Amino acid sequence: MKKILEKIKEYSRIIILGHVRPDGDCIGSQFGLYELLKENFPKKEIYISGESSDSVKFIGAPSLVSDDLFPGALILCLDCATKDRLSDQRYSQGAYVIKIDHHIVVDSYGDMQYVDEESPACAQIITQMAFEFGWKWNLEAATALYVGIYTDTGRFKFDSVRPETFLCAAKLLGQGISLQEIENQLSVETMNNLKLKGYVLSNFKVTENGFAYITLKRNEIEQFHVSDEEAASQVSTISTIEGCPVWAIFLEYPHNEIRIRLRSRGPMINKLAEEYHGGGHAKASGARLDRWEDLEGFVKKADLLVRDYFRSLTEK
Ligand SMILES: [Mn+2]
Repeated sequence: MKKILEKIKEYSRIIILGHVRPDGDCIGSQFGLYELLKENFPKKEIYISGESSDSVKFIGAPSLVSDDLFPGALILCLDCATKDRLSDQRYSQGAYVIKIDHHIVVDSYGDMQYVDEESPACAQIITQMAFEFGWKWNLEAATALYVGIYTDTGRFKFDSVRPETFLCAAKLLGQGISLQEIENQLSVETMNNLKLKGYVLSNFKVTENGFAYITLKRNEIEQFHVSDEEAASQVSTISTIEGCPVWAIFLEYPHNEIRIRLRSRGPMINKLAEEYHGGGHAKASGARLDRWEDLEGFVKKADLLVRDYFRSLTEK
């Protein structure tokens, strides 16, 4: 961590990047660090480059950073495991690149890496760093980092939460953030999204053994006037059905690309995802179908996975 601080002190221009299709942790980490750097190094030029996220747009949206700013800059890459997923491929033009992340290491890109795989959120690493360095805080930084930790832990519900997570949250609360306001911002839904949720709740299917799923074709997504991110987040709408420990959403993106978000609170599902151009965590994976005709085969395999899971439970 000390080495990161040395590099921050060394460079007069710093550009903060995240990953493509950013989530709350990515945006929260980027804006939290941005505010901290502006607060503690007021003479430096600080930029955030990358995509914005609908779900946490109240935190802020990255702006366009021009090409000439990259050469000579320190590039800080947050919450991004692999270089091909970086939100701005101009990172390679920077003078020095540091990766700060909490995902399992598959790609050690950059000139320096700080990876804590035990941390449930990149925002937790940034928070710990700021307190370790004794940095001055502002409300924007504390709010952004809290949102990062809060969203990446499923609102403190995942097993990835550590005692340090609550210590960080407590310190951020001590900076004057409003939990009520953050909750309001995160919980509010657009009318379109709510209508889509109604559609999902009325049209999901359940297989014989308990695999729940919903398909959203391109015309259906467009008919509800929601973003692809909002449509994909509907996977959580069918996450709590009794007797259905595995569930998925199948989404048709432009150019006939069919992406699957697969979730479980029982059996491991990443092996199934790997069979369909995907992978990920044991209980949360992504995959792809080549064509809608392959849906039936996937559903059958998922159904058998659930059947075998329930059988293994009764055998115990
Ligand atoms: Mn993250």
